[in-house]
Amino acid sequence: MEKKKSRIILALDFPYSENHKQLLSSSLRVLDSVAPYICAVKMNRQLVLPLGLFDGVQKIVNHAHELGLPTIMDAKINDIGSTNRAIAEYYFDAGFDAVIASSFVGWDEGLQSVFEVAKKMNRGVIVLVYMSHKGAIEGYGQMVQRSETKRLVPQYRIFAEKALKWNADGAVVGATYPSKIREVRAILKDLVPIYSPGVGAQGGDVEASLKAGATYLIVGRIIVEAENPAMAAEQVRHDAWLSGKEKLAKSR
Ligand code: 3DU
Repeated sequence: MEKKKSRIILALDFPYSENHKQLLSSSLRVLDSVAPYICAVKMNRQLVLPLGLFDGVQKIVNHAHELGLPTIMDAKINDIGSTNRAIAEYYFDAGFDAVIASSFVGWDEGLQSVFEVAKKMNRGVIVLVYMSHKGAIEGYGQMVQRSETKRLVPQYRIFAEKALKWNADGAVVGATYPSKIREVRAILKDLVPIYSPGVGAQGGDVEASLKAGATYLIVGRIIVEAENPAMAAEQVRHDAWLSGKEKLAKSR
């Protein structure tokens, strides 16, 4: 972030296409053109499925690294521990620097194995705390009873506390809910960075999410699907860097 003066993580997402070759060339082309304006690249299964992990996707990961960009696999890992471990190992073997995992599976026989593998391989684990879409309220936003105090609290607050307890390398909170970013930031303090997707195409606002406490913005369609992805990335980088600076000045 400091080196690139950018808080923007590119979500390298393309709509469904039967032309897998073209998907790979478009990915590399967009990556090359926006590289000066971003600080990392995030991929998800909509790229792994058509391109293959140790084939096309690994080429993109290697190319991102050549450009000095770390890579995140948005796997939303969400299964039993033994399966999660193998999934994380494959992504790390392919070169990914971090994976995103779902907090809903919990620690024991859930995410513990992912954190273990990440530690051993010196990689990162980012956990979901509140997603950016409307339906997030049904799970992340539901009220649950704390076992110790019997008080009702929203699920995402408990997930934020777990992100701290698990020593996660990041927490995902949707840019579409700045007030929730603020609440989560108050729990995480400056100990865990907040990764915020949902700016632009999903209606989230750059300034509002950064002022609320987001550290990085994950941005996909408004860059990837723009007529000129480099110009779009430069613009959002500029806006985010200014808002981020204001945020720093105020906190001093
Ligand atoms: O809406 P965009 O096109 O800027 O893409 C957002 C990306 O972030 C996309 O890859 C999606 O899978 C991911 N994401 C969310 O949108 C919301 C989340 O809570 C977590 C990840």
